[in-house]
Parts: sequence; C-alpha cells; structure tokens
Amino acid sequence: MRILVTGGAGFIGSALVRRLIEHTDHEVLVYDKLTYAGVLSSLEPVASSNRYAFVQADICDAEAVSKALREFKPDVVAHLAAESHVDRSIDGPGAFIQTNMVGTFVMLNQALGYWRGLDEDAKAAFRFHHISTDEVFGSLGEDGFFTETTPYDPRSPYSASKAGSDHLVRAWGHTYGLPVLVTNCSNNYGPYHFPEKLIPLIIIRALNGEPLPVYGDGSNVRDWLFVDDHARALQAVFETGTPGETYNVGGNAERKNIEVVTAICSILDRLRPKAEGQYADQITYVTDRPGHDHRYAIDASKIRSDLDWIPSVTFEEGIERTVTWYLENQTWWQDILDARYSTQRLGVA
Ligand code: NAD
Ligand code: TDX
Repeated sequence: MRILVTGGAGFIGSALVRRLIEHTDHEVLVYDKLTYAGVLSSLEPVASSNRYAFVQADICDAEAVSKALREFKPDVVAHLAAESHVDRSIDGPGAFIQTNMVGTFVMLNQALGYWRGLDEDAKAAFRFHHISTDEVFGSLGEDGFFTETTPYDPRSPYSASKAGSDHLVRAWGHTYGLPVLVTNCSNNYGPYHFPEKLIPLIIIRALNGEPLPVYGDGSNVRDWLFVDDHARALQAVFETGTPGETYNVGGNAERKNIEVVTAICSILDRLRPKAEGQYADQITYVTDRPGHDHRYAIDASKIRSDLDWIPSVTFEEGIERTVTWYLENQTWWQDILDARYSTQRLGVA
C-alpha cells in the first residue's frame, strides 16, 4: 500500500511511520508543515529507507495537498496533522480552528477530487483515515466509559476543533461517498513525546531539578495508551476496518495525574537516584487548567471484537520504557529545548 501520513513528524505520526517502514512493505509519504511540534529527528530511524519520502507543506494549502496526492497516488490518507496541545488552545485558539478544521476541510476536498479520478478498483480500495481524540466526548464522572455512540460534548478549543473535524469527515463520507474511517483514541505516551506534554515534561523537569507542576489537586484521570500500540491500531483500522465506521482506541489504563507523576518519580529514584532527597519532593500543585476535563475512559470493545486489536503494553511496562528512553535520548529532547521550543510552558510561573 501507499500511505500518505499528514503530521508524520509529530509524536504519533512518527511512531506510525517508523512502524510502517520497519514492520511492513508499505510505502510512506510524510506530509508535514514542521510547526513547533514537528520533529524531523523522530523520523531519523527510517530516513534512509527507499520506501519513505518527506514533503514539507501545510494541510491548509490546497495546491500543495493536491500535488502530493497526484504525484504520490496514495491508497490511504492517514490524517494526523493537527494542533494538539490543550493548554495552547486555551491561550490561542486561532491556529486550532485553522489547522484542525480548515485544514481537515482542505484535506477532504482534495482527497475527494483525487478519489473521484481513480479507477473503480482503486476507488473501492481507497481510505481516508482521520485520527481523532476521546476528548470530543467531553468529561466523565467517576463511572462510565466513552463508546462510539457517546454524544459529542467537547469542552476546550482543542477538543471542539477536533469534534468539528470529525463531523466534517463523516459528512464527506455520507454526502460524497468518500470511504472514510475515524478513530478516537485516549492519551498516548512513549518515546519521542513532545516535551510540553505531561509525561515528558515531568521526566525532563525532574532531571533538571525543577518543580513538577501538577494542575489542581492531581485527581484528574486519563486513560493512557503506549504510542506503539496506537500505531498498531491505526494500521489495523486502515488495512481492515469498514469504511464509514468509527473505532474507539484506549489503553484500559486509567490513572490519576498524581499517580502518573509519582510513578515517574519512583522510577527515576531507582534509575537515577538524587544525591539528596527524592524526586517526589519536587512536586508542586499549581493553578488548574481552565475547564479541565475530569476523567476520560475508553470502551475499546468494538476494535477488539471487530479487528482483534488489544493493547499489548501495560502502563507499568510502558512508563518504565518511556522514562528509560528519555534517560538514554537526552540529545533528542535537549535539541528541542535549545532550538525553538518556547520554554514558557515548561515553567511553573
Ligand atoms: P503532535 O503535536 O505531536 O504532532 C502534530 C504534527 O502535525 C506535527 O508534526 C506538526 O508539524 C504537524 N502539523 C501541525 N499543523 C500542520 C499543518 N497545518 N500542516 C501540516 N502539518 C501540520 O500531535 P500528536 O500527539 O502526534 O497527535 C497526532 C494526532 O492524533 C492529532 O490529530 C491529535 O489530535 C490526535 N490524538 C492525539 C493524542 C495524544 O495523546 N497525543 C490522542 C488522541 C488523538
Ligand atoms: O504541566 C502539566 N501538569 C498537569 O497536571 C501538564 C502539561 C498537564 N497536566 C495535566 C493535564 C491533564 O489532566 O495532565 C493531564 C495530561 O495533560 P496533557 O499531557 O496536556 O494531555 P491532555 O490535555 O490530556 O491531552 C492529550 O491527550 C489527548 C493530548 O495532548 C491531546 O492531543 C489528545 O487528544
């Protein structure tokens, strides 16, 4: 298969691309603007493969999207490009509306034109796979799970923009017959995770001897999925999923934020003991995120029964692997911190 991956230089996109090059025969074109969150070194492990190519362009640029589709002739568009950080969406929602909604509209329209020009067999085989989040479903209380039929109730500019893009994708499927797939996934973590997100931020700040900012009282719950398991789920969906369907993807690993932070601290205490005291001494409770969703939890029984996918990495195993990776790959994240990433979000002030 020929797979065009938008956002392939990001955290999840690069995990998908590494998987496709290292474990399949598929050919991959990464289409990525390289915003602050795009990191080309995450693709270094596959950069020399003759089944991998890269184009730097914006998904809002219809001409560039059209050219990439015409020249690469994909069987699958895996659409991951997005603005992804909730705190940034609160500070500046404009880029989220532009990339996540307008950009997805451009991708859909160009994909539709391309798809209509294919012969009947290629048309039937084509898939537009939109990668989305569980945050579109809103916030849960202490009980219950999000299923594929849970009504949408997005509550941050980020989740509202992703919800809007999900609706656009389904509309292009219903109205124009474009063979679309949607996946809604829980919180990912693992190697190559951008340093502004909770888990890498805590690891890096702990190593730097800085305060570890926990929003509110740390009781908010996320369902954590190791990123390689997500990449495997995405492959299963675009290879064998039914067009028009939605699949929820989750790790079945709910943890309170404070549990995540203390788990990281204990691993570091063992692997890189401090001269004095323990890493948990650095934990600092800070002002809560505005509108902070309390709990996300995914019911992933549909993808399990229909596509035989289950997570393979437990949270305990995954967090150990992740902390170890950050200890062994300091150059990857130090380059990001040194180069062009605003450190404001790494501060507690
Ligand atoms: P990320 O922020 O790490 O990467 C996003 C990538 O998209 C970057 O490489 C960036 O350069 C690129 N990009 C941004 N705007 C672009 C534009 N206008 N044109 C072209 N490229 C652009 O994000 P991620 O965490 O890898 O998430 C990938 C996708 O998965 C997103 O759609 C996100 O909503 C979704 N998702 C993420 C999670 C998670 O836990 N990280 C969970 C569920 C769903
Ligand atoms: O410094 C912090 N302190 C803190 O307590 C940060 C950055 C976060 N948090 C909390 C907020 C959340 O409850 O930790 C939790 C995780 O925060 P993030 O890493 O920012 O992730 P989240 O807001 O849950 O969203 C992530 O998962 C769903 C991704 O960024 C989204 O793109 C994805 O859709």
